[in-house]
Amino acid sequence: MSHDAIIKVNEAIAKDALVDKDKAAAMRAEAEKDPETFWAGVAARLDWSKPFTKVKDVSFDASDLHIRWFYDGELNACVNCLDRHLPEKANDVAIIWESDDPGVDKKITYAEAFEETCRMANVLKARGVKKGDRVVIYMPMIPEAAYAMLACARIGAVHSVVFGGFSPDALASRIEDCGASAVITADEGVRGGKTVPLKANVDKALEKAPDVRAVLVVERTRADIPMKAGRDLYWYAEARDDVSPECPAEAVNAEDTLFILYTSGSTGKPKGVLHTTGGYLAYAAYTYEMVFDYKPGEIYWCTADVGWVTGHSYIVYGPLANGATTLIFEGVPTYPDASRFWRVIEKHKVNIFYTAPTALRALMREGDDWVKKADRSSLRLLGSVGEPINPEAWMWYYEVVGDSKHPIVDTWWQTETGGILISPLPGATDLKPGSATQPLPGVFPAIVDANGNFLEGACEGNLVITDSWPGQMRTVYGDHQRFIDTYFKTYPGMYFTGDGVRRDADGYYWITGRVDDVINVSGHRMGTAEVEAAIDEHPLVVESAVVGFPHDVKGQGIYAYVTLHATDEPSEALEKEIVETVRQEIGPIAKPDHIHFTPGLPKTRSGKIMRRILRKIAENEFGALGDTSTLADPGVVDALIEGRKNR
Ligand code: 6R9
Repeated sequence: MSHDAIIKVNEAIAKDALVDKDKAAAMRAEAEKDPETFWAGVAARLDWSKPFTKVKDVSFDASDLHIRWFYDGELNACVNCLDRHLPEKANDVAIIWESDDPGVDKKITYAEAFEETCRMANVLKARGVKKGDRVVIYMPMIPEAAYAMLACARIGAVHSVVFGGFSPDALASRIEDCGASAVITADEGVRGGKTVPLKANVDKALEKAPDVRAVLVVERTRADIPMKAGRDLYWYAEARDDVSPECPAEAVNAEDTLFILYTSGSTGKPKGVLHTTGGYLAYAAYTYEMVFDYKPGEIYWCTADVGWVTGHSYIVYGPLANGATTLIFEGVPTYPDASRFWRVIEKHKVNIFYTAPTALRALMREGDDWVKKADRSSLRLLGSVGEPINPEAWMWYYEVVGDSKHPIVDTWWQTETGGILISPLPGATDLKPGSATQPLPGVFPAIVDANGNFLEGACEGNLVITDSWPGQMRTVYGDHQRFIDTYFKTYPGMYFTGDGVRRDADGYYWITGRVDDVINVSGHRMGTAEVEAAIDEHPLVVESAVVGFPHDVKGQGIYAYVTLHATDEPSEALEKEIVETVRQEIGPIAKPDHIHFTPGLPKTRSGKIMRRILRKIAENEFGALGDTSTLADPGVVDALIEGRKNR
């Protein structure tokens, strides 16, 4: 099949789907005509302890920016994910846990998840955590990570999950920024047969962030680790059994904070993206059901980590709010071998599978046999998220993994959007490999040129969203001005996504990637400024500039131009040291693929680095450098090209 194929909606799938073409059209029309009624209907899927009467209060005007949804209502997110399913689903499986070891797994019912969560909530309370307090969660992919999130929600505390691959320094800066008073972690994580020293990392981080009063440690490996008396507490050995299995849920206002999640931007340190309770949960629940066409009893697996927004919305909140069975996978796609994903699908009879293009590209390289030898007959829907999926990877996913039978939902969204904004609906949308297709009902994207003029019809430009949706972030924690400046100043009156996009003649959207200084490495967002700051920590480095370059597996790789003090000589040892510095400052995911030592960087006379040129050189595109006449020293460019050719 060619890459510009259109794959029409399968009639049999449409017949069983929650939403077919007619229904989708009707929903779109309703959302356009009367958005408030439409979104009130969406939010009605939740249980409200005090029903809302106000739906929306939004202004995208930078001088009066505010976003509120369902704002006189009260609810509890944990109740919506657990308690309300108990009458009918107490013994249904809420979580399937597949450990790193292919021989170990566990099924947790809604009743069990409820009890564990209540106990953890009680332990937090006993340690002085109150409504509004921040709790950092630094965990491996184990069910207790979900309990931790839901336990915070239950008592009205705000969770901030930090990806377990981040370094102690990165963890410390997040703990400090959100002012957390407690941390929930594990003794160690296990991934690909290796252990990750989570508690030791927390100990190091807390040397820099001494305000944390309580550290709850879930026993995963039972490794012998130091525990600090009065501060640290084992979950199973010391806490869990001492508290009641019931915990009253704190009703919170719809606009009370549910969580903060740090994400990289084009400048400065990572931002604490803040989501509130009512709008976020309604949106996660609605999009989960629509996009994955979820039906009771189905087994759903999203391979993301809870440290990213995908794990929040589509491992924990979206599925559990729908009473679904969500699979939590601790391991990696290639351990013990490249068949792992497909073996897990076979073993647990997974119906809906949601993963990232980078994983697909890595597995595609290993050959089709790894896929074909596993029984994938339970599958009926495939999903993709995190970065643009190239048509080759899309076709492989469709033809090899899905045996050319199952729709692929390529879901475009961001930490900031809380949930999916642009995606096919499996029963309603004809597919084009590589396109996220069309906005969900109620979502209004537009494309603008560099000056903010709306472009019509088939065009290419910058992706903006012209009106709010309930899952939208509300602010940057502790820095509302940064929220306004980052998202609402570039194109006044609109939310700017930071992504470039093309729209074809059928109105289909094709995300082309970030247009700002954010790079996307294996689906992980990274600010070039952040990586530069880490490189600059090395004592011999004077200056650095980081750009992305196309990478076969990772989507984008990290290319770092580094200038040393004139007296220092580049060397392989120094290159390794610099890479190690980045690993320590941020974590392994930020390690540069290339360090290119250069005596100078291309700068304008006013001292601005011309990244456009650096990107082209990293891409090996020396002919298309554009205008270099404004450079203070145009000779730098030739030296850089020479250096690149010699690599
Ligand atoms: C959910 C998530 C957001 C950035 C976003 C865009 C890229 C995500 C995509 C996609 C093309 C898709 N992105 N999904 N690009 N097609 N289906 O990944 O959130 O980590 O905040 O990253 O990822 O560039 O702006 P986050």
